[in-house]
Amino acid sequence: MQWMNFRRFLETVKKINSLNKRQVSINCKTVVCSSDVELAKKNGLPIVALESTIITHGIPYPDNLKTAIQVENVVRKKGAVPATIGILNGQIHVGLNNEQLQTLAKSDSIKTIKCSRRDISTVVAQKLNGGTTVSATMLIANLLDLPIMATGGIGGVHRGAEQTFDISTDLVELGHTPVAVVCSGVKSILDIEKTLEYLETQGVPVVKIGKSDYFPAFYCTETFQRTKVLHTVSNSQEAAKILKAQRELGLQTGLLFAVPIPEEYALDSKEMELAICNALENAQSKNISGKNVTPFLLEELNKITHGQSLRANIALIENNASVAAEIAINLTEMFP
Ligand code: PSU
Ligand code: MN
Repeated sequence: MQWMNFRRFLETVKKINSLNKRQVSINCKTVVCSSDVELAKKNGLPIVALESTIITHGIPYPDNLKTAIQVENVVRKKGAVPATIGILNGQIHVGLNNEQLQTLAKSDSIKTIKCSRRDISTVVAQKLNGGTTVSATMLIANLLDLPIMATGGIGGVHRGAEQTFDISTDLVELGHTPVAVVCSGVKSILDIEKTLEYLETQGVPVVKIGKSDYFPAFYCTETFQRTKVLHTVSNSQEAAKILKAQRELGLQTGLLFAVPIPEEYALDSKEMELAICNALENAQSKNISGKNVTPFLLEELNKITHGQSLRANIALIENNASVAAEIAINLTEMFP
């Protein structure tokens, strides 16, 4: 593209972006922001959005509450503002306080809805409580123009999806919502290779942050098959540059930053593969399907590994939140 054409292209992109933002401010009425988040937004401070399905359906009480609070503290310590997103009595909150976190952490995981994009309208209309998955958290973060969120691992293509069609809506959301997700890849219970194929089809950049170009496998630093990724950066500053380019170009896709679990908590990939196969067999024999599959498998693995997988899960979530805070800080420095 010639230089003048390219400039015109960038100007058009800017116009489209500002139009999108105007639309967003109308939608924002349905969302309540905490005063911390409101202030941070007004002053252009770095904010990290955090999901809440981890709290309602990922980790058992009281570890879920401890983790939620600890993750927020990690973000604050780095110098960013945490914004845990969740739904209470049908009200969408961006920035839950400790009391609200406790309500979600203690609430019955059957009455509280694991809330992805498709569930939001029902949960709001029926005034229910909901823990937002990656897809719902991205959607809500984007309403407020928050560029980055952290989680443990995104949902993906389930093993055997050729029969069950079980493909997480997280992947579709990443295809059309411009929020970067910092995670330890996709949960090892999934078909990681197929998940990466799906992300490629959706046009989602997958960027590994770290030394090697191996894609992390949630509990393990790399996959059993040692899957590689195309794009790597060595630190948060480099990662922020990619996020900046993504936003400047007005690309409306998300971005996946893959951060391996800290080595001291990493589990052996061969042992985990065996444990996962056992857990998958149990799920099949109990006819677990749909949105219950992921929570069931996480709980089974916790039992099979005598708590090791839960410890690993908590460690990687905290680490991802810390990296997300660093990227958010670098990004605000680049967009003063
Ligand atoms: N990361 C974790 N534990 C979790 C999740 C992520 O460490 O439980 C949640 C996220 O909210 C993600 C969801 O969006 O699991 C995926 O669920 P499903 O496979 O049903 O789409
Ligand atoms: Mn599913």
